[in-house]
Amino acid sequence: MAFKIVADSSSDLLVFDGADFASVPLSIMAGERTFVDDATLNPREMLDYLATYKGRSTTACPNPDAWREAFGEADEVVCVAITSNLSGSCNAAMIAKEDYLRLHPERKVLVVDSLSTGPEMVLLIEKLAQWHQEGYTFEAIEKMIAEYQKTTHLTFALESLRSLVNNGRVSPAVAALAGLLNIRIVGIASDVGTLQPVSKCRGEKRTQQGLIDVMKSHGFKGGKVRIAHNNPRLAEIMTGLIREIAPDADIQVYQARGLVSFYAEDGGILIGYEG
Ligand code: X90
Repeated sequence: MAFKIVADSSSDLLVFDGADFASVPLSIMAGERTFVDDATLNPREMLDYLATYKGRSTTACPNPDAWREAFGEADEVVCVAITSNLSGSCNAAMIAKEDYLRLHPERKVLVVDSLSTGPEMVLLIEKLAQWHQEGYTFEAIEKMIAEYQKTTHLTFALESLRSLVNNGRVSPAVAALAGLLNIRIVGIASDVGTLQPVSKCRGEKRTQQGLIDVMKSHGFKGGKVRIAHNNPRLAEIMTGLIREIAPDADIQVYQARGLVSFYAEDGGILIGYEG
């Protein structure tokens, strides 16, 4: 029985050690250039280009064929997709699932709508791999991941909501109402997988405290923390602050890749954690 985990590239994972794994890229389009969010992309170079590019830029989710190809010939496939509330990626995975099962009715495909992105997807992927290694059945894993999702969270700090608003991922009314367009905010992925602003933060200290407050409000006391960022300094500071609450926390820090970098912009940080 070949088991495979397939995630879209908003997970920021290109490779994953614990299981047979594939990443399906989203794309970022800015004028003449298309950045495919795969191993060939240099996120830093993309951000530098975007900083000088004044025209419209946008993103696109993978199509069903791209998901379908990534399944390979696995008997059991679990897809982990960015929140269906902000992207068509999850829907494309559902269509790929239908196509795959029509051809191979004996195989199994589960599509997990992460209701989140980035490092919270990483937590889900790590659990899926762990349970498979431990010998749980596909059906058991399906039930367990739905429960686990209720215990994981995503908080983030962004320098602005510009990319999100320009691409219709946050309503301009919400952004304008809160005066959030050009100010650093702390937010969370809501229970239904939308971006929920929590506070506006003028200073760096306030931003750091805002992130910690959100984590505490979700009952964070330790466990796994995954941090994707375009801000090495803030990531290091947050690691220190998290260690003050939970010295034994399992923390991993990494540079965000293409899709997350585009929306989180330079300076952004995303923290996925167990509550
Ligand atoms: O289909 C597409 O073109 C992709 C659209 C993705 C839009 C949202 C990306 C968010 C990336 C920014 C902060 C986290 C917000 C999480 C809300 C659930 C990261």
